[in-house]
Amino acid sequence: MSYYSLTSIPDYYGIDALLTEEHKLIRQSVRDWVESFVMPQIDHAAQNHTDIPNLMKELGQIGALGPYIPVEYGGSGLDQISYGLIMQELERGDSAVRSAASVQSSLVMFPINEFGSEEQKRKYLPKLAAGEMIGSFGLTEPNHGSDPGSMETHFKDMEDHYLLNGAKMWITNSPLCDIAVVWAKNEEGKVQGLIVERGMEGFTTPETHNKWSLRASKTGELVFNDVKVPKENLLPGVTGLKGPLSCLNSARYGISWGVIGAAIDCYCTAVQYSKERKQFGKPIGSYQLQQKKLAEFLTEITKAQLLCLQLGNLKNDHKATPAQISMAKRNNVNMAIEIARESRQILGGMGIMGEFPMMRHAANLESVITYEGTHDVHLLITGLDITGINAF
Ligand code: TGC
Ligand code: FAD
Repeated sequence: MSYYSLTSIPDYYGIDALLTEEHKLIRQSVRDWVESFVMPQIDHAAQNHTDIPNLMKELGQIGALGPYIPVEYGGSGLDQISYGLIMQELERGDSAVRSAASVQSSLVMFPINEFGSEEQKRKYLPKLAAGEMIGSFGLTEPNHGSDPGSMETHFKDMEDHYLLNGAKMWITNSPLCDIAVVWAKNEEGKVQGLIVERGMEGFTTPETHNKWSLRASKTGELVFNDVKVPKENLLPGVTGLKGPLSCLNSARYGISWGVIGAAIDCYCTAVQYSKERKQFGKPIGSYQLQQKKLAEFLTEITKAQLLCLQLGNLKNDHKATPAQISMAKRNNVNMAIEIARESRQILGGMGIMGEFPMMRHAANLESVITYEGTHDVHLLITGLDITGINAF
């Protein structure tokens, strides 16, 4: 259970008035689930570097996997603001929980729904939505992170199948996945997506150990050594880097909302603690230096909420540009990591303890500020949008 009352979760600018009843119901049900399922076990999972048992099936049951995927394929057919609110609530619990849901939704279900054949949609989407099947997304390689266009993973047309070779690194849920959506170059050097299934000969998923961040999430590699991929596993609907990058638009959008949840968890904890903890005979919240921190946290959270809400409106109207999404991802992750770090200080020594969430969120956000495009890459995307000059 959270250390603070859930009624203290901030809505300083009355943004709830801009949400529908359905939005608020969805948010409440995910919030309740996070309180009862995630909060009691997240510190243990993070401290012990283990994943949360049954997480994907639980996420499936609450409708957090592919919320905007059409109902006929097992999704919930919800709008983009609902998706954002779900991500926010999940990340109030932990970035690992939001990561699990956003990879499955935006990086696995989205490309299958958007670029897959009818057979692929029917075969994979309902099981992914239910959490009965776990997906991963392979874009990053050992030698190519920010620059995925230089990827080396490639496949050859062998008439009756494709032969896939290469390796992907830093892949969320790779050790657990049943399928991986893998981006690789064809013989013309063009990027295409393939669905690789666990059990295909030559496909392995070694785990990456010793992370200090996202410790409740499994990360690993995807290694392809002469993997024979059936021809029907090629995603037919897209060729080129815009395929994986359009999945990233969806995931980055979800992260922009998600990290508000992490910031809220830190902010609410700090407010509560500052009222309870006394030093020099008075609550520490009575001192101007602590109030400055709290006031700035609330200001930044409120700005981030407004940014996301309008981005969600644009996304619902199919008008959100990749550069607008980059701005929100960059701003909001930075906002959240600053709040996690500063709010830890408000708790003094207690701030380093597992009973409070700040160290865990701060450590998680070190990954979030790097994955889905680094803080610097998103700045360069904004710079390019402003000037028209590519500074990569
Ligand atoms: P560039 O020449 O600019 O573009 C190539 C083609 O792609 C199109 N495009 C996009 N399309 C859709 N959405 C976007 N955001 C797009 N950005 C570019 C572009 O129009 C072009 O299309 P066409 O038809 O002309 O070919 O590409 P570039 O090679 O110069 O690279 C651009 C750059 C650096 C912005 C991009 O590659 C980038 O974003 N790099 C960062 C890599 C990244 O974000 N990797 C994420 C890996 S997945 C992950 O981290 C999951 S973590 C999950 C979790 O646990 O939550
Ligand atoms: P690099 O690209 O080597 O960057 C190193 C530094 O150089 C960064 O600070 C960067 O901003 C800077 N830099 C790079 N290019 C430029 C430039 N042109 N100008 C100025 N500075 C530059 N990937 C997937 O495909 N699927 C996943 O599921 C996935 N999950 C992840 C989970 C975790 C926990 C982590 C940590 C990463 C995950 N990633 C995943 C990979 C992630 O997307 C990459 O780590 C990220 O894109 C950065 O790539 P890199 O680590 O190779 O860093």
